[in-house]
Amino acid sequence: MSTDTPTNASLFERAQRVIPGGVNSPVRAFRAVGGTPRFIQRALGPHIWDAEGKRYTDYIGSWGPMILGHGHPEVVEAVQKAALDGFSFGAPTEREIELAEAILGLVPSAEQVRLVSSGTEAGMSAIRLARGFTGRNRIIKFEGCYHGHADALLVKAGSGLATFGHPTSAGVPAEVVQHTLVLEYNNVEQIEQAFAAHGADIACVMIEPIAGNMNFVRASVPFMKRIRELCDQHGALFVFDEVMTGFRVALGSAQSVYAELIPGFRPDMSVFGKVIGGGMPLAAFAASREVMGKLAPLGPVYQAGTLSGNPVATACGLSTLRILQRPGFFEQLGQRTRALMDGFVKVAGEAGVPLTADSQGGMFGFFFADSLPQNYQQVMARGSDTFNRFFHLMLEQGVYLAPAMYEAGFVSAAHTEQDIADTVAAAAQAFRQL
Ligand code: HOZ
Repeated sequence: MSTDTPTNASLFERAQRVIPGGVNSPVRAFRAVGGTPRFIQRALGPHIWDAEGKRYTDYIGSWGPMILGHGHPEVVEAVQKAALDGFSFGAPTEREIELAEAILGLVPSAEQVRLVSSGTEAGMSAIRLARGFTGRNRIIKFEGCYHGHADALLVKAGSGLATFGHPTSAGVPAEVVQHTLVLEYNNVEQIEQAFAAHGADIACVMIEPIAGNMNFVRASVPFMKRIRELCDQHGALFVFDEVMTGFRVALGSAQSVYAELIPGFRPDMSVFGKVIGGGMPLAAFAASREVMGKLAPLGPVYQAGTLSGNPVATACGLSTLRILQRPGFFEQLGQRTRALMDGFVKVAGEAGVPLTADSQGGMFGFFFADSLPQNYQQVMARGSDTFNRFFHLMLEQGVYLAPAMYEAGFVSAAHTEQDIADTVAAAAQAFRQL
């Protein structure tokens, strides 16, 4: 390497001079696992290359969006074509209708959708709409669920907040979160008590149906069922935050997984991001015509955005959504992801390392423990030291996992059987060295 070629370390040092912590999103700083973040230069298929030219098999996938892998030729072509037509108009386009139709075609719980630019924006807008629709103030969220960094939702959240051990952010006035009730995930008794005490004032219950911001924790069927009943009884909206799970765990998102387990099950509102943008800044929230009718310009709930429905982002998202609807797409993705997790459990067992794992579609999580956790406290009790050592042993072998044990992992359609087998072999070696 020539002396002027920047290294990850030199870039990190330079970045820290001009960007807080050297990163534009905290988890990227590797604080939880220690060491130097990799500065990514390019990516293709299931691989990314850092500033030093080292190749990694990527299981972050930009934290979820890259479900097709990087640089899928059809998506690249759609984006190039759209970019030539213009980057942003601040006016409606036909492609926004096409993307809305594509999303609604896959999500029977919703009749209308509004496009925004980030998951945070979508989650924040969904809460405002739920409050505006019901005329109520209180919202319920669950400990360890992360719904973006809007003030009202930044209480006992997972993801980066879990990573840094500050479950609630500074700078959020107590008055702003006084209407946010935070309950334990998968605790039926607590949600019953909350509705018994405040039922008439609860605008919505917001949940990550498969929580991916405290690693990977599923909401149990009895828990989901009970929330649905309580929302119906008390006139509150049940909001699914599917930023992570949307079009990632199944073609119909996590709500279709629960609809298979609970006949007739539907959320009232859904929040999407990540996959629907295919790697570009795009997110959305969707609900019935009645609920969405409260949004400006039809109704009194204001929400807007200069880059909302951006023509290049919608081209990227639309082409991604079209590809993942092809026959067999989710079967293969689910199989590969399961093979990865089954492989990890098998080789960990051979090395005498306790490990449990779970996956759904192209999303996975694993814990250095004998059983899967059911809530945030149990996730935190698992401890992160073993994960941190494992993370670095994998990184050295060219496997890029999320740099914190509180994050879910992602497999893409570009990961081949060979990629999975190679990763399992790397894990076997890592487990032996733990
Ligand atoms: N909120 C993401 C983790 N769940 C991190 C996003 C990023 O750093 O890009």
